[in-house]
Amino acid sequence: MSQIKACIFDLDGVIVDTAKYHYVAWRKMCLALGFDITEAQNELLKGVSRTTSLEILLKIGNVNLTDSEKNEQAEKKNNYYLKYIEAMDESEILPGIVDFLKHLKQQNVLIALGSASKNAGLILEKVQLTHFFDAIIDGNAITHAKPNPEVFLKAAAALHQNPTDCLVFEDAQAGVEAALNAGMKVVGIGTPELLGRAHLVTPNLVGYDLAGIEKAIF
Ligand code: B16
Ligand code: MG
Repeated sequence: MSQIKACIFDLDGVIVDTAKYHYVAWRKMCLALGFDITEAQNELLKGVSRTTSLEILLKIGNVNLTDSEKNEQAEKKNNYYLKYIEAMDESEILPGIVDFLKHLKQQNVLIALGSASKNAGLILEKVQLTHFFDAIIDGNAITHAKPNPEVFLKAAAALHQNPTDCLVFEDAQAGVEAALNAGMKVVGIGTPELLGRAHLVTPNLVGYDLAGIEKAIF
């Protein structure tokens, strides 16, 4: 019997690599506003909500907009982004994820999504993973962005689990902090340079099972 009763997955950067689509869509919007952004600047947007991402970019480009112009730009960016999402399929699921989700089901461990994205439900459908999830908490269900723990606490509540019995998988610094703020264990998907505060850091979940992770984090 595992100590961990529920696993909560971030979406972008953990289950699929949609950061590349966010980047091209934001870049298209920025270029139309008269400035460019680098991939390094795109890192600042990972795990961050759409509205906060826009604020960060407008600051980079030194562009001032009214609230209604901001809404217009955010909508434009999302429409560019949705064109890429429309074309997604199972081939875009990151390495190790499907086997790990199957393993959790066999172990009777509950599974939730905890994502800042308002498009999370659509993306899970596109890559045909929805059926694995016992609860989906996405950008439509939360008012406070990561590193606020709201998204993960809501996921634990939806699964009727104590936060201390939950394990989060995150690729963003803000997400790792959100999990820690929720009192949960967290596996960082990426590099220790960025995610060093996670209990365990790995580039992906290939070859991992829950027992192996628990051995490393408890
Ligand atoms: P949307 P996650 C986050 O998803 C992304 O990492 C972040 O780059 C994006 O701005 C945010 O979702 C909002 O996405 O515009 O689709 O609502 O990593 O929390 O799954
Ligand atoms: Mg992410």
